[in-house]
Parts: sequence; structure tokens; C-alpha cells
Amino acid sequence: MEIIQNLTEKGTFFLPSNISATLGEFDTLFYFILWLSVIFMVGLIGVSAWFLITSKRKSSDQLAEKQITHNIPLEIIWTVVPTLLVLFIFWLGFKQYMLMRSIPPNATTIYVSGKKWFWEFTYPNGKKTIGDLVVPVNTPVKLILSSTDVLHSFYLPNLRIKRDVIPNRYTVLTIEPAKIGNFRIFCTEYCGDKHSNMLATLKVMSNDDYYAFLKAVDFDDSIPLSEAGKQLYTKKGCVACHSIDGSPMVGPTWKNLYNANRVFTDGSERIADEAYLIESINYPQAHIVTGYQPVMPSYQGLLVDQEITAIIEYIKELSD
Ligand code: HEC
Ligand SMILES: [Cu+2]
Repeated sequence: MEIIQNLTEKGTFFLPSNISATLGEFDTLFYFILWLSVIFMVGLIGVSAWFLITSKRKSSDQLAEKQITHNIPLEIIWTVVPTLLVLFIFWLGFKQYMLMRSIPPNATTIYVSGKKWFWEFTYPNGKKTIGDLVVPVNTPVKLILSSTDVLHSFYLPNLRIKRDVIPNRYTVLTIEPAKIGNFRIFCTEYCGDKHSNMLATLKVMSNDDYYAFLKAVDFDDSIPLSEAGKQLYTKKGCVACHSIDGSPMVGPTWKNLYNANRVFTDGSERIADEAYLIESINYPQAHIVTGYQPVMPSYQGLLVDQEITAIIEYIKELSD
């Protein structure tokens, strides 16, 4: 896995590289506020320290004599200068905010769904991916975000964008990456014990590669089915909840699952044959295994038949 390598690539001490075609001024705003704060902090502390060192205690007669009540030029300066600075910050910030929120008419739409604990992306032609958000370069992309369970937060550091992803509500964002490459996506809202697994990759491609990706059926049939199943186990996020070594996690282990007798919360029983495994993947809520919570997301439409077969072959291989 190419972890975080692109996160800091050509970035600075404070910020990762900025690949946004529209939010370039975000960095200007950040540095403006940063250095303004540094200047004011050093200035204020400097003046205070200077007074502390140079001022002497005065008698009350001297004080009465030298009492200053006001100074009009000074008051004008300390009102006007900060007001102008704050207005400048507002103007630049609001401009970035509007760019982030306005949707150009030629934008492609991609649905983003946060689930415990992975990101699922649905493209205009119905294709779905888990963990990889593939987008064309230099094209506005409208992201429609929602969550099927708890609060998540979608964070693209290289694009300077972070939005909460809320159950039962759609949030809209536009992104426009100007650089081809792979970049990190994080969930930045603590969403349960496998929260740190909720990483994804933003894959920015040329337009041709993007359309080729949309059309491609990405199943590698050059390797044995069970081997493909093993890869899918990690790639599709099953690894967050299912172990392969016999230890129970959020879900039951896959070790010795095939042909085992399953007992459900409603008291019924069933042998874990192929039909049962397919049903468990597509309709996990149909039967809940005793001792577990009904938290598995449905993978219906997310895995093509070949992928389900591959996973089942892998589960069979884990059973003796
Ligand atoms: C969020 C956690 C979670 C994820 C992710 C998850 N599962 Fe599950 N899974 C569960 C839980 C909990 C159960 C037991 C409750 C139930 O029957 O729904 C379960 C049950 C199952 C069962 C039936 C197991 C048995 O012991 O009878 C199968 C098969 C299964 N999952 C396959 C998958 C596959 C394949 C994936 C990935 C594509 C996956 N699961 C991803 C939580 C998860
Ligand atoms: Cu999350």
C-alpha cells in the first residue's frame, strides 16, 4: 500500500501539496492568518515586555499630572487597521467557501457513502468502488456525501476539503484536482473501533484513463479464485470485522465457517453452504448469527458475481 507518500509530497512544513485547481488561494489565506498572528503576538508581547522593563513606579502626584484620557489618531488606527485585516480575511475566506460550494454545470457526479468502516463510491454509470475514488483530472466533480450508519467525515488534505458525512442527509461538495496521481483520503470523525481503517485513495487520472476505468470490469482472472478472494477480503473491507485465524472480531471468524452449523438470534439453524454465504453477503440482516450485532453492511450490488464466488472459494480454503 502506498501510504501517505503523496500527502506531504512537495508540501511545506505547515501544509501538504495543494492539487486543487480552484482552491489555490486557500493557502494564501492560511499563511496570511498565520503570519498576521505571529506578527501581532510578537509585537504585543514585545511592547508589554518593553513597558515592564522601562516603566518605573510613579507617585500619585506625578500620575495625576500625566493622566492620558484619550488619543484620537491612535484610536482611529487601532480600529481601522484590524477592521481592514478582518474584512480581507472574510473576503478571501468567503470566496474559497463559495468555490467549494458552487457546482459548475459540467461537473460529473459521484456518490460517496461512509460506512463502518470503509468508503464506497458510485459513479455516473452505476459502477461502484470501495476504497478508491477515481476522478478525471482538471474536471469539476460533484461529490454527494452521505452515511449509512454513524457520523463520518470526508477529508482530502491535498484538496483542502473536509466535510462531515451525516446519516440521513446529503452533503454536496465540488472538487477539481489539477494533478494526476494518488492522494490520501481520511475519515476524521471518530466512528468506532476500526475508525483508523477508514482510509481511501483519491486516484486522479487522465480523461482517457478515467473512461477506460468506468468501462472496465476489474476482476483479475489470471490468479486462482481463492487467491482473488483473499485480496478482496482486504480490498473490500471484510478484514475490519472478520478474522481468518479463529478469533471473533466484530463479526464471526471465517476459519472453519464453510459447512459449519450456524445458530441465529431467532433460534433457527442452518449449514453454512454456498447459498448461505451468498445470502449472508448480500442480505446480512436476514439471519443474525447468535452473539453478534446486526452491523454488517449489505454488499448487494457492490460485488460482482465473480467476486462473491472468489470470496466463497477463499472461505472454503480456510475451512478443513
Ligand atoms: C462492519 C463489520 C462487517 C464488515 C465490514 C463485514 N462483515 Fe460480515 N458480518 C459481520 C457481522 C457482525 C456478522 C454476524 C451477524 C450477521 O449474521 O449479520 C457477519 C456475518 C457474515 C457472514 C456470515 C458468517 C457466519 O458466521 O455465519 C458472512 C459470510 C460475511 N459476514 C461475509 C462478509 C464479507 C464477504 C464481507 C466483505 C465483503 C463482510 N462480511 C464484511 C460484520 C461485518
Ligand atoms: Cu468514519
